[in-house]
Amino acid sequence: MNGGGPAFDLVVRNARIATGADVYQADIGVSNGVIVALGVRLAGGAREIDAAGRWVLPGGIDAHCHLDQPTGDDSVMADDFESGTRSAACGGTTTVIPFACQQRGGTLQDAVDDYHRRAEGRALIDYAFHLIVTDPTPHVLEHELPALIARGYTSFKIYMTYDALKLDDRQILDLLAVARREKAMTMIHAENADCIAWLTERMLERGFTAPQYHALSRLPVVEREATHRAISLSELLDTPVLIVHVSGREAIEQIQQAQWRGAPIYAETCPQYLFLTEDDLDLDGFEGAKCICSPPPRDAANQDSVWRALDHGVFSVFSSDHAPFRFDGPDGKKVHGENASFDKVPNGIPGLETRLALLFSEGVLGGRIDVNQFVEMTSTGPAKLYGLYPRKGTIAIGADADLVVWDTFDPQPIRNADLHHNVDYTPYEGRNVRAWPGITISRGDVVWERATGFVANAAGRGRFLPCERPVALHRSRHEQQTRNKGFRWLAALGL
Ligand code: DUC
Ligand code: ZN
Ligand code: ZN
Repeated sequence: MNGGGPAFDLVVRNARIATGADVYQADIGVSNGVIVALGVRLAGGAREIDAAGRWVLPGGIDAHCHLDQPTGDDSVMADDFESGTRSAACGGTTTVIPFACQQRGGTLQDAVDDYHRRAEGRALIDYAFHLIVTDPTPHVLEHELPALIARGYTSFKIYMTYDALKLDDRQILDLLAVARREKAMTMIHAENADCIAWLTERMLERGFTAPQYHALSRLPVVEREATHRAISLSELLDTPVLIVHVSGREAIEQIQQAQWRGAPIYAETCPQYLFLTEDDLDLDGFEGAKCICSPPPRDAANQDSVWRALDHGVFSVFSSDHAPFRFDGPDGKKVHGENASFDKVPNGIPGLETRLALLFSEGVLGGRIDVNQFVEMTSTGPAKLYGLYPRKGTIAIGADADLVVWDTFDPQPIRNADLHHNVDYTPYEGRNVRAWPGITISRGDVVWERATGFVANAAGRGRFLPCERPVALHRSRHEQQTRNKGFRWLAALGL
């Protein structure tokens, strides 16, 4: 007791706790936003929450979402740090990692400064930044990127497609060499730009412009080839890469084979590859544009492959890839008009708030994955890969008290009207879920309560998180393998 006062700021009692590894029953004592005690019959808290045997899991980490990111055309992302982090919290996410995107001709530092200004005073929950490198000049490679990695921006994304973003293989190798030396994580958007351009040109010539043709312009082989190439470049320099938003069997096979031969290849998938199919692009009129994202959703067999790969440990990260464009209005999906051809529609769908409930309902309650796998892919894995563990991503003494008390119930449909983002639709409208975060706690503060609809009115309480080097990637086992595999020649080249 503190002079007769409560022992803790908050106690969550009777919690059925799951981490990435364990399941146990305990009370959780929180002081100053940090978990300070786990035990039975803990002393009192200034605030008490009775979980009554419900699941209490680490808060979600959404390690791939786009908030208030400049798009380069007249489209505008509908969610900024305020609406995006509010929506995230109401869906059980307590940390987001969006992207500070370098403009071609601009510096990385400018992108980071601009992104901090966009986030400042607006976030409800904690956030870190990935970088996006679009212009790897000698200055970027030799000075800016190493300096930013040292200051807590330890992961960067690169694109193999999109004219305004894409890098060629030589540029990718330049960046992988920096990542290798500085021990940073490289995330790769793997689709073959020339195949997409070639196919798109031919489809448009024949008048195939509707949203459904988006999927045909980005067939699985287009993703497979780029995934294979990204893996090969990673192996050439023996440095880890993480293939983002993997959509189906062909890319999975590339990743799985690489993992089996011991290559340091990590992968992410997203709800759209489990819960949407290409048929969702083929709706009346322009409705299919709501589900245009890249890579596109595939077919039911590919969904099955993604589920199996989730269960078999192929994926370390399950993210939303929230890319929020409104359907109605001039700056979202219709930025180039009501019936623009598929290649003119902004890519991306909303999903920050629905990510965890969908996976918990179908995955855990549906018996496809266990609760530890759920925690691993939605929280612990991203925390480890992006240098936030063990402060984030687990329930342990000394970790931030980022917790979710889960409600389970009879099936209820998702309704966009109930969500908190600033997008005017959800691709999951009407889909049933059987669970939803009942209470979201961020550093000991309740930020969301489902029973009452309470959302903390506390924009700006979220803190920026500088990331450590993702040590999990560079453990001695990996370095040992490197030596054994005869990569000594890399050292001879000063790499
Ligand atoms: N890639 C992303 O990572 N997000 C949205 C669209 C895209 O192509
Ligand atoms: Zn991408
Ligand atoms: Zn994305």
